[in-house]
Amino acid sequence: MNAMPPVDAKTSNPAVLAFVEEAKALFKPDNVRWCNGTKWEYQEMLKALVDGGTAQWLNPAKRPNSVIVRSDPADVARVEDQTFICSRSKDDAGPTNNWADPNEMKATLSKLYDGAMVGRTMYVVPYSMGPIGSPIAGIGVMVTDSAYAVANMHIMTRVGDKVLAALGQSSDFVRGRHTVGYPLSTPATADVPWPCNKTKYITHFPETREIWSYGSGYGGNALLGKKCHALRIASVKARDEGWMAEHMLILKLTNPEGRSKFVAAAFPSACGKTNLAMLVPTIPGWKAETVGDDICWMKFGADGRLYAINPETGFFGVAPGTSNDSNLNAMKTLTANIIYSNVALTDDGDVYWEQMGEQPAHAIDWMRRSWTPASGRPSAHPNARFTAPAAQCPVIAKEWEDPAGVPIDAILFGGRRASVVPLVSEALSWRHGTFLGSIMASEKTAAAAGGGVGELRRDPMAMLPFCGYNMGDYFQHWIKMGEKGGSKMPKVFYVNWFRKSPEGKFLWPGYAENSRVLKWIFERCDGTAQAVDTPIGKLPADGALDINGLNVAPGAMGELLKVDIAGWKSELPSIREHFATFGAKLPSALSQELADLEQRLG
Ligand code: OXD
Ligand code: MN
Repeated sequence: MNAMPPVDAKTSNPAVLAFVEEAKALFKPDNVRWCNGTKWEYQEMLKALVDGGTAQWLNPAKRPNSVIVRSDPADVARVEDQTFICSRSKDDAGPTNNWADPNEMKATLSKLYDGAMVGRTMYVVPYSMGPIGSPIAGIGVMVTDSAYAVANMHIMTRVGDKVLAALGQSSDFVRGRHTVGYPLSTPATADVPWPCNKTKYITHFPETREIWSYGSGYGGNALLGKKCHALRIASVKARDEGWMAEHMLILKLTNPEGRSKFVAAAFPSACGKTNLAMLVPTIPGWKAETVGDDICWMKFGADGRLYAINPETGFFGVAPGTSNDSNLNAMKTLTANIIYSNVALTDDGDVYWEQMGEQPAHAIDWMRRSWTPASGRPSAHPNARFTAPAAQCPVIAKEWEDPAGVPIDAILFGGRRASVVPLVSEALSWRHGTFLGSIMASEKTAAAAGGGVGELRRDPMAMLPFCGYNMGDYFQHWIKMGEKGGSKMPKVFYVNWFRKSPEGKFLWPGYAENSRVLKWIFERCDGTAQAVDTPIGKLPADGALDINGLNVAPGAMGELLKVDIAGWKSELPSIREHFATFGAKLPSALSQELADLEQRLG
């Protein structure tokens, strides 16, 4: 796509202007366009993407104002092996991150950046993570040569002049540089539908709050507000300033008496986070509403409780597996104004992906090839996405944009565990909850695991790919937050929807039925539901979990709520091994928790 007409700055903020001037000198774009965040601008981006061959309009009778985009097959996901935390000291990046020296990384990238936007427009995208003016929100300014990134940022964040107005003359903003790395070096250089570069770098400079991204146009590599800013950079800022930036959904639960509680929940990918964020309870009289589906920023309020905002304004969800059965509210959100990436295109101009519903007899797959159910390959890429405005979700909570945030009553951790971990347990304390989060794990699924199906992948607080500093220090930050918040901290729970019978059958129906577990959690926070103390935490007392009308196999509930002493004992060596990776950075509170667990197991 060639350069677009320039649009001038709407700010006199010297730090913003200097940042943009410096980027312009380095990238050498044909012109610069300051994004104002209007609907008209969003439409212009879509039109440019369609005119340039990146996107195609879907049938407006089926999906009004929506497009399908197919990326380069070599640019379909976050690139974790090329993601770096460039703190001054390697120790600050810790054992779970790739590290590079900040000066060396900037030298490498400056060479790649030099002239990388020749022939293109450099868009300047001022964005706010969180409601503008909220004391919990944060601002970023991103430059990019990707209209696709701009359009997605419009959906996922608050963009434009209002953000610059809120920033005023402050220099407290995250500086994001992004290029697809495909300059149109001579007027004759032809553009391609999905420009990118086989060299890719996603780099973070936590001390100077900068993100430098090169070579990819897809997802978290290019939408810098999401994982790069709202998690990797924000986690460092949160540690420095005494708050929390977490990879969590936020859910509002209302009981039949009309009282509400807010729950935040962290799960590794492929555990149904977006589904839980939008679930429809099966228990009569209960209501669940969505505040966020991926990221949660929490600060202490004047009353000493933790208040959370969803820093985003959209859902960047995985399409395959989303259906009326798995997530009806997501499907209702997806009816109009959506950017679909790497899904299949049906012959009547609609979208399709695996497990969406009835298969079309024919479609064009995500690689633009003819596809039929007999093709023997998926029609959509497994990481195909929808970018959807959160405001379109039929169960969006009325508080979702409240600048004050919502008070969090409970934090849930979970993973995909066929054995050992019960359906639900409540942590004995904040410190024990931190321990449970720190040992969180999922079994690799057949699709992801290659040879190692069933192998445990520890993903502490679901932050493994997203923590911008040493994870040992991150655990310590959790402990410190607990010390500060004391009895006002949320209760912590550990859930596991994926427990299986010895024959390999899921014991728990999951999805909407998870509302039964949420009900127990709600009532524990209220002090009304009964629990029993066990060596691994507090479990629902006999009859405390509402299974009225639920059809589970005989004996299944016993198995789901079993305290598997032998299983936990046999897991201790792997927990010790996991903790050893953090060396001296492992908080003594967590070694103590491990010792306490061992002792309780007997
Ligand atoms: C996501 C992820 O895309 O966690 O949200 O990978
Ligand atoms: Mn996520």
